[in-house]
Amino acid sequence: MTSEITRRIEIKAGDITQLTVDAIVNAANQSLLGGGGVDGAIHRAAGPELLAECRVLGGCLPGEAKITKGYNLLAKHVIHTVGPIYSGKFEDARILSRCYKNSLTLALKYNCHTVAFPAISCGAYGYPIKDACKIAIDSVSDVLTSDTPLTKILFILFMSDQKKIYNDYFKKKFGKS
Ligand code: AR6
Repeated sequence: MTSEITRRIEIKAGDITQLTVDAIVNAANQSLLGGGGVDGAIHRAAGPELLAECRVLGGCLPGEAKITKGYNLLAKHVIHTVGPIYSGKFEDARILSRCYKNSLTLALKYNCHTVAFPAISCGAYGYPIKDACKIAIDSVSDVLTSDTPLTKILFILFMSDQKKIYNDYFKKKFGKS
């Protein structure tokens, strides 16, 4: 069972906007109308049609996810999720976990089998990367049952120190890298 999970997970450094996958996940804000960080990068790379589609989605609550087309991106879809603004309360972890799980539920509904995640909430929203990384890997692993149609989940880290933190936790959890 463990190998069913580990062979589907990949941890890479890079820019999420450059990936050829079925869906990339955006760390958006509740308005879904764009912002800085990975959100700004995705909107710039996808082009103005992405914002036009986002305008009719009616926003998104923390922990929820909504899907659009990818437009000028190589990815077919963008899944927009809203992470918690870190407060140190127990609730933060629950919301962050729901971001990962709801994004994958939506991916499956739209036949997306390869999905890339950034480190949701770990920039402007201030979530400590070591805590967020555990929630990310644990939440995704829970969804990767042996019969899932999800074939590849990529964690795309913008900074090499983040990649090391993910690799270290992956190794600790599964005993391999
Ligand atoms: N590819 C992959 N990861 C990236 C990229 C990229 N191109 N660019 C940045 N990151 P943040 P949040 C990483 O701030 O904390 C926005 O303004 C970055 O290094 O983008 O969830 C929204 O509109 C960090 O590790 O998202 C919201 O208002 C991670 O992506 C707010 O920021 C997330 O950082 C959301 O804050």
